[in-house]
Amino acid sequence: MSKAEQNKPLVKHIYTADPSAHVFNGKIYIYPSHDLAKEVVDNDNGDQYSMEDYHVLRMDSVESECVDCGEVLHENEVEWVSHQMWAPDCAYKNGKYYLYFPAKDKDGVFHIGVAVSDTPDGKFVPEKNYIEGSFSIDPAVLVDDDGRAYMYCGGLWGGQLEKWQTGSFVAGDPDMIPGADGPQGDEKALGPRVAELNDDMVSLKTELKEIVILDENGEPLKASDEKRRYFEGPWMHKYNGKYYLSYSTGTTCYIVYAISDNPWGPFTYAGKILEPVIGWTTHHSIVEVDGKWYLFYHDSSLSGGINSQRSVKFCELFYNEDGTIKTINPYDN
Ligand code: FUB
Repeated sequence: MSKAEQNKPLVKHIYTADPSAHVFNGKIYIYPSHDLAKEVVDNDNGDQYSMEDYHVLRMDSVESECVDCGEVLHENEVEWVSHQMWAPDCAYKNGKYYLYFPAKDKDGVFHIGVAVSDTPDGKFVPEKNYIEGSFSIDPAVLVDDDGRAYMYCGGLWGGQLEKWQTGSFVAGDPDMIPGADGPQGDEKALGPRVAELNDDMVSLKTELKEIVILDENGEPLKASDEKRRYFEGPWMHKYNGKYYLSYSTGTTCYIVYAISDNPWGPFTYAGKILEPVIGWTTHHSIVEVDGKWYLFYHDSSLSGGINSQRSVKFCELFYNEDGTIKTINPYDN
């Protein structure tokens, strides 16, 4: 059995991206997007990310080979979905596994759906409709130590978050440059959203509320602060009792993080986790395995830089004594 190597593609027979890693039953399960090996032209709306299904990956330990457990959900099985099954996450509660996934409905609007399984490697059976009150992309679910579950989500540009500023979807001018209908310059940047899930894990207990991310002076990050403001791909983990919200800055291609004492925020910006990777998108998760911490991420190195053909990788992540995270350059030897 070959060993998993850090900072190398975990699998090479398919393209995978947006890894959400969890330890379930002592094994590492990775829930990625499944990129397709299609010829496509990139645009700023992300039409090139035309994924149709999900596979689950499994590693028995950080040293073990990564195994593809196969397809666990296809868009043809989900009544409300038209296309574009983007970055998923999985959560465990009450003896069941819940796969959360964003996709476009028949009107081309992103929502978040959920599918349920008795096992972490599926198959997952989808709910008939998307989660009522959900919108935009990139769900990440934290089941907190007290059993409460929170869903974080949201993405700018192709992820449509700008279109929900009034609380309802405003389609706007289809020829508008992606993001042009969002805040600009010194205006407060849009934050990701968070809602508490009901105990059934398939419906929201609260509406999706905007998270505020503050700078070192306690001021909300501005739209022009593209090296720090939120773009997409939220992840939530806890370290020493604090909540760490990490995310992609999109246009500047960093993974950064902000810290709070509260799962609802506000969060204070704390630094950079990952330097830019090969490819336009960057997306990650952070997981503790046997007392060590790991960053799962993707890049487009295997495809020679094709943005929509990415590969999931991982490496160890280290904290400083004060709880800050050491920045990772995945191409350092
Ligand atoms: O994989 C499609 C989209 O690209 C994801 O939803 C974003 O986070 C970005 O990685």
